[in-house]
Amino acid sequence: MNGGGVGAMAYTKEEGNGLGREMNEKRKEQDRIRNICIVAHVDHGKTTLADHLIAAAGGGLVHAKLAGKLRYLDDRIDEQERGVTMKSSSISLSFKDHVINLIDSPGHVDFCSEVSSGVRLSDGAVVLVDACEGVHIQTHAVLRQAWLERLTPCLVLNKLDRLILELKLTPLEAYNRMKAIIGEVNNIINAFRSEKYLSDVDSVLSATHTSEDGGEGDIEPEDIVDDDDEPDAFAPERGNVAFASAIDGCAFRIDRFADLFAAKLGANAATLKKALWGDYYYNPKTKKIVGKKAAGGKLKPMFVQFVLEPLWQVYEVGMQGKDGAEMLGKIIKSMGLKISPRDLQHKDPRVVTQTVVASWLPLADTVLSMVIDCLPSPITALPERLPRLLPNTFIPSTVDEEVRCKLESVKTAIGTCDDSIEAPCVAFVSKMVAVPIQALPKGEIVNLDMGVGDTDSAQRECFLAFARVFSGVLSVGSKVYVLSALYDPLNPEQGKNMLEARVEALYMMMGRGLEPKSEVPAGNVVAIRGLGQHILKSGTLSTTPICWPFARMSFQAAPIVRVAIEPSDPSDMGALARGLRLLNRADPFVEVSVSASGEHVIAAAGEVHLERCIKDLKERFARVELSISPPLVEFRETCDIEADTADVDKTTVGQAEFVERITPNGRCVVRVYVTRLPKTVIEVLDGNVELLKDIVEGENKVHKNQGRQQETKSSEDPVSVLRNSLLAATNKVEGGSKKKSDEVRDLWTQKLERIWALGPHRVGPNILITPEDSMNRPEAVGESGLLIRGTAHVSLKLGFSDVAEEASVPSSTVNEEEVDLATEARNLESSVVSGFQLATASGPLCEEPIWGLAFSVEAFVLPKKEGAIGADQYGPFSSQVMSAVKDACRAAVLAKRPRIVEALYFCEVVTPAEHLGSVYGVLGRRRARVLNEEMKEGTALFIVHAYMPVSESFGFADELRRKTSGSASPQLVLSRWEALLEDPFFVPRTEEEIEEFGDGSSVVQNTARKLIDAVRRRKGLPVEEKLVQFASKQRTRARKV
Ligand SMILES: Nc1nc2c(ncn2[C@@H]2O[C@H](COP(=O)(O)OP(=O)(O)OP(=O)(O)O)[C@@H](O)[C@H]2O)c(=O)[nH]1
Ligand SMILES: [Mg+2]
Repeated sequence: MNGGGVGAMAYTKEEGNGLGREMNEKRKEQDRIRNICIVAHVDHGKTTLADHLIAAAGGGLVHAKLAGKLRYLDDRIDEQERGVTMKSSSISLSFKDHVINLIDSPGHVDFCSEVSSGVRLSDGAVVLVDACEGVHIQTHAVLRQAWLERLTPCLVLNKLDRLILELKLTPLEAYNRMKAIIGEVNNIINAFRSEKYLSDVDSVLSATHTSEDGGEGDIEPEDIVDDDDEPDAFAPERGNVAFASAIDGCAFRIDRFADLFAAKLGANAATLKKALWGDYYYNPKTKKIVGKKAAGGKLKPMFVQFVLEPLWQVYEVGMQGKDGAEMLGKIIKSMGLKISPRDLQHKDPRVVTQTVVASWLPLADTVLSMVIDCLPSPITALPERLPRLLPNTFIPSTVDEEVRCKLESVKTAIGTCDDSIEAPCVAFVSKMVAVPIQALPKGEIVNLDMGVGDTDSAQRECFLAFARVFSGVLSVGSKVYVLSALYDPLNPEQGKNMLEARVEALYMMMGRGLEPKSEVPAGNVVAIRGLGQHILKSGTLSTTPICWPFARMSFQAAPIVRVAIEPSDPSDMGALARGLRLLNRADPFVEVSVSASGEHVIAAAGEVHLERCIKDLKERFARVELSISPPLVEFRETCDIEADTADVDKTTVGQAEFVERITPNGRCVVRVYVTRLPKTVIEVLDGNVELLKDIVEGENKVHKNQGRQQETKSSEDPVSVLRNSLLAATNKVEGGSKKKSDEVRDLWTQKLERIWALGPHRVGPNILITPEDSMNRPEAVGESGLLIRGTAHVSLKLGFSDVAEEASVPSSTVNEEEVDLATEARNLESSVVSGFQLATASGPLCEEPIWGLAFSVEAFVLPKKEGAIGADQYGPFSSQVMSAVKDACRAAVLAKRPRIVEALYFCEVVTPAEHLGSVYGVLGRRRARVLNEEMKEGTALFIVHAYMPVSESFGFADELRRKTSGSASPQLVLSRWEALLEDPFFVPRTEEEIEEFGDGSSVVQNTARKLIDAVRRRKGLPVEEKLVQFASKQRTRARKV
């Protein structure tokens, strides 16, 4: 490393001969920057690969002999112990006159947010795939992340050594396998390109799974093929695929062999490069390269003959130890390698082989050359990435000309990566990192005077912003505006989404170390001190307030595992609260909250992530002993799940059942009908929470967006997209016969036009439908009662209905009393909605939110009785109505076969065949439902896919490791909600049931009931329990006394 990294290069500004020349020089400097991120499934070898790159280009930070063993970027103790990377870290490398800012990302799904923050700052991605294990669930996910952020990818097929030494494949078999993997990765990209992709393997699999039940169309990942002529994303002949063994420090691209054999075969290297991959064969007799037909099945593909066979030979000879020494000597000589005899005499033949292959095909050289050749510099990358980074830059024609010019110039500066000092400086912070104060450069620790928020109170940790400068030059001491994603430069008077801050220090990140810099020009990744107080997780920095904020980053999952935390010693409460604040800032993904009962709750992406958060909290941020609750798993409640099974009669006929409540003062009668929403509709509601929130809450925002959209492309209007997907969802409702399903569809389409509210919290997967005045009024109401009609607000906003159905206001001819009643009814509308919101927020089973139900609430108000004056003795009428609605809704759910709904993980386990039995054992005990099992071609490895309830998943990885001696590894991704079929209140009734389960006194509680009771106990709700469970035992004990 040349010590100065980017800084050194960016600041050797020669006195130029005129501005033009200086500009050119600067452009050239930027052309020599690459910001890249290494992404892959867990354990595919990212950090090992990075080690070699650092050893070769990191200025002596890692010794060549230790590369691959040190895992330099895994600098946390737990990362080293577990062998799992837990955060993305960056390092600046210098290679062949280029500066490469490398970010190593974690592959474990729990840390997927770190991948998001890494790819946001990069222009290119090095995608790794283990040649032995192939494409996995996280390979899909990280490719998607890179694709979403519009990164240019290149591919490294890693762990070649395993194909040779472990699987003992022949070169031809290895070639076929690698070809298949490259094909698979290309197919994934093609699927993204044609936008026909299914978001992840999970949905692909569930499609195949449901088709087993008689559905149509098995969708295999291979089926998602591109139908246009775009070339494959990855092609060895184009040089963006490298073959590597990171552990051995060797890698090559085919051009290396093309050059080697060009002279030998007397062929042109460029031609050879094209022919060294694919179905091309060399005919030694004619000395010609021929296709498959002409080869007639006798010849081997050239890649096998000229690339893999020599490599296999080196490994085979090398591993023979002493016996192969002579032959190895010959090979070394013929290849012209210089290896010291001492290295060749090492006792371990593996080490000798490593030395030979590493000096023959050095990994860093290959991979870094590939990065320089195939991945873009910031200048080339940004025009392509700009629409993703700044998606909403529409300026209405009413905007002031000056503002328009400024906004346009900032956008141009970002798009061209303008690094001139005059350009507005814009940077994006993708995460905040806490580093121990000791890690700061020595000179800075003395006299450190940091603002509040930059460190913890004891000054042990310091917060740095992990950022990239997108335009201009960021310098120490400069004032910047911190813009949140909600900031609108067209309304600058709303200063609430903007803060002012000062850049206290800038550092180049060198893995574990930090190098101070005085300024950093556009195109570079940097750590900034001074923003601790101003940025929570991410944000845009700009030297001008007239600047668009960058789009939010997209995350693959949501935090799902929650625990309650309290200090072991209650007097440490303050330290815990402070620690939690620091943790929340230091981790891009964790969610810290206080529950309704006053407990501190943290939500993490998974068990490993949770463990890391607690460790950090204990050891760094709070530094007090903590007691941690068992995981708090979320459930949902629903009812009437038979409706899912396409029993149309029940869904429609179900309408007749209702629950009635009367307010204590007797003036309002509430009737609630509840129906289960079709699965497909629930999916749409669940999948568009953010958008629905915008639509339902942000009246102005939607209108504004609509305005903007109309001026662009109306088909992209998110509201109409959502409307269409809801309509499509009702179309998919299955009924028994065609006629019936048409009926059901019409029924639901009508209901979509009458959505009054969504709940809970105004955006959930439950709907409140405006009531119809039925003929069948409650007796207590009679003719005089007035129905509270409500308005289909949500349908209106979604564009299902054009005009609000106005509650009919009695004309002036009717008497005053009726007018009063009508006004009162209208005022009570909000009480009905609130009652619905309360009921859906906590259901009747265990006060968990309700999921997937449609409520229709008929509330009739009666006129005031004569003589009743003054305040109601039962409290305000509006709250009486609210509680009556809430009670009635909950009772209606309870009356209609209530069920508990649990969250399921999609789980992938890779295991050797001999442990398959144990894997099934563990899965079975945890109520997992196995979807499929397949053998990885050519290996002894099985991949098992299953759904596993989140509540059963704790300790799963550990148990699996124990039961299979560490050879099976699981990945869990949050997938979906699903209702348990079991009736929690099951009591044997029919003769058969009584025969099977007895009279009910000794029935073991079913899973659903156990789950509900556990939640109720946790929440301090009454649980129906038998106090004396084994009376006979007590009797014997009593006798003994
Ligand atoms: N045989 C073999 N093993 C390798 C190779 N590359 C890495 N490994 C091993 O694979 C394991 C995982 O390597 P890492 O570099 O930590 O993998 P990673 O992709 O960084 O893992 P995460 O960051 O946790 O996602 C280690 O035990 C490495 O020694 C290789 O080329 N061949
Ligand atoms: Mg790693």
